Amino acid sequence: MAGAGENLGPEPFSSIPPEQQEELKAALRKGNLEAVASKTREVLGNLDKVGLNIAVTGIAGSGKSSFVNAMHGLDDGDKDTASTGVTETTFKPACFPHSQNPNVIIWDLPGIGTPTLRADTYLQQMQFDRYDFFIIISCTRFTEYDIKLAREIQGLGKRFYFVRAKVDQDLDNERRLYDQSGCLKKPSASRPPQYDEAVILKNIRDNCNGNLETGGMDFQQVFLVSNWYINEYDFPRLQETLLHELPSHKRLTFLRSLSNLSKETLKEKKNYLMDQVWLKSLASLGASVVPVPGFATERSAVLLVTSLKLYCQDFGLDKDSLDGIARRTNKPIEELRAVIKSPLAHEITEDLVIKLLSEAVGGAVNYALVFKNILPIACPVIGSAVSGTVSYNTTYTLLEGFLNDVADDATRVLEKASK
Ligand SMILES: Nc1nc2c(ncn2[C@@H]2O[C@H](COP(=O)(O)OP(=O)(O)OP(=O)(O)O)[C@@H](O)[C@H]2O)c(=O)[nH]1
Ligand SMILES: [Mg+2]
Repeated sequence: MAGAGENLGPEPFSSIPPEQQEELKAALRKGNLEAVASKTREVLGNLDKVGLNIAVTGIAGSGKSSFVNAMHGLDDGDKDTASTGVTETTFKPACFPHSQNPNVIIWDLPGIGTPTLRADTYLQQMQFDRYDFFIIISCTRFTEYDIKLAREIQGLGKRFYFVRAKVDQDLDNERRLYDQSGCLKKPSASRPPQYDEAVILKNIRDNCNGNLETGGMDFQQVFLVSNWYINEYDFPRLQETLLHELPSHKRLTFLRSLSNLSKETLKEKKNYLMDQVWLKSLASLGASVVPVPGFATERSAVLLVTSLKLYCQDFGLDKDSLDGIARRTNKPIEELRAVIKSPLAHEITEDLVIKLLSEAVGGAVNYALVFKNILPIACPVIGSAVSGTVSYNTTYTLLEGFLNDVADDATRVLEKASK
């Protein structure tokens, strides 16, 4: 049992939209197991449909399409990427659903301020209200268009983030002014005598901030990114900021679309998914969806197969994700596979689930979570029924154990890939 004060993940119910929280709580108060299970299945079904629409905008050629691909963890040339290029390539909003989590859609908007798209009608043409938040991308200075856009977005009561792309190119350009040992070739008062990446990045940041201030914007943080190197510069911090500023019931949806760039992201994914384990276990009540030998029911283990497959995908333990990591990091896929102890997504079958369920029967359930999430709300009858139910306990033990295992595997893959 988890001890008092142990981190039990996000607040219970916080991942559920407010109206549905109330409906589920009402079912728990009434105390009918079958009704609770059925309401929980409905809530879980709705959670799977929570959508997130992200707009990427900015002047032509700033790197918008490349940013869309980077956010989705795709390389140029992969299937379903946003097309990129040195000439104007995007003319109307293009929709890019995440390949594994199609509820997360990034909209690649065309560049503003080109002869085909006038600044004064741009916002209407782009149907601005359909997006959850906006990313405004620049690769040099933020222009009057960017600032005008930001103000309009603010006026619509939505969030926006300034992203300065192509910083790898800036660093390369600066690097050319220094010799091989890092000494400035031609002395200049505006540059440090020794090559210093941190100083160059700080100059770019200061320049962007000054430029936005001159345009009349209140202080806004600017994220410096390279679309080619998504684990570097401010890309991971940008993803974390976007995540934490989303309404809580949309966070898991976004998290599931994020590449596993850092241990932090992996930990957050695990915490948020763990928060749903009690819901999934509640869904197993009464309806006998758990075909445990000895507690036999004829129902299939399809629901659990789906859950476990999705956990694998969420943690990059599927063929496509591993191929992508291997390609990006130049590591043989066998080396990555060697540190994974769990099955991959395509190896999850009903037979495997039934085997895992048999092992989970009688397992130690984390009752602290039951007490924290269910008992304060549920009527006493359902409270004791839930904590004494084989299907709840078995499902809980199985999902919790599997989630811990895949999260550990993903951490080892990340460590291997970054060596
Ligand atoms: N070095 C470097 N090049 C980049 C980066 N992002 C984009 N590029 C290059 O910049 C050029 C324009 O990129 P796109 O992603 O097509 O830009 P866009 O804003 O979508 O362009 P339009 O759709 O025409 O408005 C392409 O040649 C990209 O390869 C980056 O972070 N670093
Ligand atoms: Mg484009």
